[in-house]
Amino acid sequence: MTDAKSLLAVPPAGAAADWTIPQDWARYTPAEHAMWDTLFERQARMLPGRVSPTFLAGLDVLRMSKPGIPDFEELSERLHALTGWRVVAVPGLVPDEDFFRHLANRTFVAGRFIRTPEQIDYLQEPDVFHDVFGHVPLLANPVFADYMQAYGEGGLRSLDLNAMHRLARLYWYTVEFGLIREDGDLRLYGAGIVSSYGESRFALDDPSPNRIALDLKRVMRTRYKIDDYQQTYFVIDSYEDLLRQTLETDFAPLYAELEGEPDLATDAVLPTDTVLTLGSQAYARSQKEAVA
Ligand code: HBI
Ligand code: FE
Repeated sequence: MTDAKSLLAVPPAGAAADWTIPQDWARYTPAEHAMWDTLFERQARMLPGRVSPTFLAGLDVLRMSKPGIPDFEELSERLHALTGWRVVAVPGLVPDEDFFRHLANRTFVAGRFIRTPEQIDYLQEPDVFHDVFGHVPLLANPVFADYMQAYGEGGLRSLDLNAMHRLARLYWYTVEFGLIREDGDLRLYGAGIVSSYGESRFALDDPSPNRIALDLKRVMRTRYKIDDYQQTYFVIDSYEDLLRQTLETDFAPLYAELEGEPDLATDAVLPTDTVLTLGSQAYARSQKEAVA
């Protein structure tokens, strides 16, 4: 669905027609590089044993462990040699259609700015740490790289079928907040989790959220929270399985089927679900009480 925002949205001054801007790596201040290092070291200390080994392999092969905010040109040279992807800078969220087109062209759009100390644990727009530390390492893996391009192509088609919100949910519950079962253990892979100190713990250890085996149709019916930890995490068996499900699905009839089925709440559990953890939702209740 091409909402008003994306219809009316035109790139801001200084941005190209595809919303890209120069990264201007030389203009980052020492304080901004130091913010990256603080965030990087905090995650690098706690992710081993918790995050998918595929993510750590990506960090390694892209040599992201050297200090300071990565230079997208250098990073893209290494990444392109591996899976044909490049990282380009944008001012922030870009309209869905432009976002999908970039993914379909194997360019990953990353925020150029980095969060301030006050925002260290939460910010609304994706900054360079969320986008580059969170999303880019898995793009070094050929299967995940193919999934992200297939997602972009599917997204462009979904716009014509008024089903963008369905794909946004698939993106949210895989690319942003996905869990994977590797060698029988539950591991993190979603960028929104691995770039967040608090959620890297919560998503694996906390008894509050549900953890349910991913089913494409189920995910596309399920609402998500954008401003707090998830009440449900979906688990894939492998990146190959996620890619296979996506490539093998004919989305047009699936979208038609979904028309007749109601959306599911963020904490819903169905009798047909393969439930790994039936969550207590204690955390969500505590937040609601805090609001009330
Ligand atoms: N824009 N820069 C940027 N980064 C995103 O992750 C992003 C976006 N626009 C839209 C979007 N994500 C999601 O709505 C996708 O599901 C389309
Ligand atoms: Fe993201």
